[in-house]
Amino acid sequence: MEKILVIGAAGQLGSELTRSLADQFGAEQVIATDLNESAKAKFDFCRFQVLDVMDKDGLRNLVKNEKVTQIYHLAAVLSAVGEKKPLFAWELNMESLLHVLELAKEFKLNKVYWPSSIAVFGPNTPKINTPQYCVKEPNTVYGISKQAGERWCEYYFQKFNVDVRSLRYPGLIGYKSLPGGGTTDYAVDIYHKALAGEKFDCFLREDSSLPMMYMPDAIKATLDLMNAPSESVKIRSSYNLAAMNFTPKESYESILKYIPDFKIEYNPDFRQAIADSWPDSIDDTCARKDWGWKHDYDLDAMTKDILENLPNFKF
Ligand code: VAH
Repeated sequence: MEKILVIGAAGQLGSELTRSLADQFGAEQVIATDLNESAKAKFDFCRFQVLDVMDKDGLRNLVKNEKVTQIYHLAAVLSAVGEKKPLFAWELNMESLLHVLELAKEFKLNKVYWPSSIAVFGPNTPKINTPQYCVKEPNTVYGISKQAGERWCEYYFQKFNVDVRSLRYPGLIGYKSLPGGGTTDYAVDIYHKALAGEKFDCFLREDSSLPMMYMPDAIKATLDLMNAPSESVKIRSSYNLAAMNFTPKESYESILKYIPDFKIEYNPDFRQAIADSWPDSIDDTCARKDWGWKHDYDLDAMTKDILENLPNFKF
C-alpha cells in the first residue's frame, strides 16, 4: 500500500493535487501537511498535520513513523515573494528539497515529486518555443533555486537511484485555490475581479505573453508523469510542459465575451521585469514523446469553465 505525504498541501497546486491523490490512492493513504493549522479546513477528506518543511527531525519522524512511500514536495517561495526575501527563499526552496531527497535515499521511497517552473529560463533563453535543453541563466531567486533543484534531482537519481520526477510548470490557473505570490497571479485574480464587477488593475503590460496552464491540465500532467513506468521518464532534471500562452489583453478579451462591461487598466510593477525574463512559449515535445502528455484546455475553454464554476465555489 502506498502512503503519500504531501508537503505544502494548502498551496495553489497542492489544494487540488492532494484531492486527486486521495482519489487515486484512497483518502486514508494520503497525509496532507502544511505550515499553518488553519489549512486543516481544506482537508476534510484526508488526514492533515501541521508540518514545517524546515523541521528536519519532524519531517524524518513523519516519514519513518507513517511508513511514507511517496513524497509530493510542493512547498516553495514563489517568484514575486522571493524577490522580496531572497535569502529566505533560497534557504527554504533548497534546504527543503535536500531534506526530502536525503529522506528518499535513506528510506528508499518509491517516488518523489518536486515542481520546477519556466522560471528556470532567463533573459538570454530563446523566448519562442523554448526547447527542453537551452541556455538557462535565471535572474530571480525562485528561478535560481528551481534550476539548482533540478540539478540536485538529477544527481540523486543518477547517484542514489532516487526516483524523483519533476515538471517545469507554466503559470497555473484554477478557480478552486488562490495563487501564492507569483508573477502569473494576475491570470487568476482577473476572474475574481470580473465576477465581482470591479475594474482589474493588471500588474503586467497588456502585451506580456507568458506560458500558462489550466489547473486540471497541470493535475493530469503531474499524475501522468508520476504513474508512467520509470523507464519512460528519460529526463530526471525536469520536463518542459506547455498548454497555451497568452497576454493579459487576450485574457481580458476572453472574459469580455461573458462580461461585456468588465474594465481593465495596466500598471506594470516590479513583476514586469520577472515576466520579461521568462519565455513567451514552451516546446514540450519531450513530455509528449516520453510519457504521452497532451493538454485539454486552451484560453477560451478555461475561461468558460472558470466563469461557470467560480461563482459556486466556496474558498
Ligand atoms: C510564479 N506561479 O509566478 C509561479 C510560476 C511560471 C510561474 O512558477 O512564480
